[in-house]
Amino acid sequence: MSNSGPTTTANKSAAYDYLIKLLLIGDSGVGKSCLLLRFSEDSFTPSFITTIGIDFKIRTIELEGKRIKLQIWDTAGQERFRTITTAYYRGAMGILLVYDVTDEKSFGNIRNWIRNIEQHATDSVNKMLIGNKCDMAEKKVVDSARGKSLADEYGIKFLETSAKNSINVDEAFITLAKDIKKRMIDTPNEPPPTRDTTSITPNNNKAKSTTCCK
Ligand SMILES: Nc1nc2c(ncn2[C@@H]2O[C@H](COP(=O)(O)OP(=O)(O)O)[C@@H](O)[C@H]2O)c(=O)[nH]1
Ligand SMILES: [Mg+2]
Repeated sequence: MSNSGPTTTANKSAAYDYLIKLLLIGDSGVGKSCLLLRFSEDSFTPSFITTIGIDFKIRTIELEGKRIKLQIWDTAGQERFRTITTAYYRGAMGILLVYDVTDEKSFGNIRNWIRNIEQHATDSVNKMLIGNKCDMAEKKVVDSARGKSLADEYGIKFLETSAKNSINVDEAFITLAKDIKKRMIDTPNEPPPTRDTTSITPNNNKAKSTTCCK
């Protein structure tokens, strides 16, 4: 019967300080879903992950004393047809551009993915180039210097990763998150990172006011 519990109402569901939305982009088969699985659940499966029904995974990290909730979106097989919708890019604060170091074509296509991002994502979105499957040294065809030089050309960071052997996966996501957090704080013209809310997606806002009293 009593209402207004004195201490339990505040921040009940706010288990984080910032919410950052990231996207994984790149050709089919480069290991995007495996990178996400490694980062969010620290596991790996050798089989091709068919991304159906699951659009994103969450992992909360701590940076400089703040809890950062990362909401990471994976393409649900759409990349096979290059039909990733504008909606997918909307609201992204950071994008991981992934190629496979054993697949020349996936590296060549990075330029197309960047063009896609330039068309659909916000200008300020942070990007990072990822050369995945670096554990397959004997099959590597894209050497590190070429990855680095492409990244330099676009002024973005570069890392080689292995979702399989868990090399540089945390580093990739966390470095990008750090850069985004810094940008959000440093850039006064842009809205700050979402704080203590349940979602950053723009279509989640409720009607501005209720209709209780005209
Ligand atoms: N050797 C190796 N294989 C990987 C790695 N990451 C993914 N794979 C394999 O590459 C294939 C495609 O991975 P997947 O994550 O489904 O690619 P996606 O289409 O980009 O999401 C699967 O057979 C994975 O097991 C990696 O770091 N090393
Ligand atoms: Mg996938």
